[in-house]
Amino acid sequence: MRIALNLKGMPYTAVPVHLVKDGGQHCSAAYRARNPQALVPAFELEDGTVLTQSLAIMEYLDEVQPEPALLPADAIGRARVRALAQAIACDLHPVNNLRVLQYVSQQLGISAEQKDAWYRHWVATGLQGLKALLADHPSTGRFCHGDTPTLADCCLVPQLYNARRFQCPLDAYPTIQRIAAACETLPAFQQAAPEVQPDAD
Ligand SMILES: N[C@@H](CCC(=O)N[C@@H](CS)C(=O)NCC(=O)O)C(=O)O
Repeated sequence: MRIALNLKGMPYTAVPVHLVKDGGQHCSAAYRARNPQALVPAFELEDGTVLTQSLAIMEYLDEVQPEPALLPADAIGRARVRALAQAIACDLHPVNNLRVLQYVSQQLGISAEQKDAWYRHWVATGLQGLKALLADHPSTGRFCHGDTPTLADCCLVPQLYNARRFQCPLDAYPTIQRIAAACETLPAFQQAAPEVQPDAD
């Protein structure tokens, strides 16, 4: 979501919500009042309306500020970009989310090694699918779809950041790495990186 806001040059105030401190600040009553799912992000508009779910928020941003577009002009292109974004946000990310990792560790008692193996397995499964969707597709360009960043790139880069954090092997995905590297040359992506946020550890 930060990437999308930066790409569009839309000003915002970031309110840090630490996922570990205080037992997870996203689980507090105050945060749940914003997002009852106890997941970040929650995006509050000036009139107090709160939007949740990154994909829904990014599509909202694209509707209220269409330029630069995060979705292609053609219906088939939009379907492809949404499919790529959802392959990450709906299929890959949820099984590796913090609450899932905490559950398998704490409730099911798996070891740290098994937890990392779980993480790497689902990253590999997700990236193999994504690789096949991207490699040699005529619409894959400098970015996931064409030569400007889309919703798909906004999902890809944070996921790869997490994969690197967990030392997932990435050599098998040269196209994905090339696209991420192209994104990471852009200030919108650089300024959204976790390590440059005010609450970075
Ligand atoms: N589908 C949601 C997922 C949100 C989500 O899972 N956010 C993570 C951080 S990236 C989170 O809040 N995790 C807290 C937890 O797992 O307890 C979205 O795209 O907004």
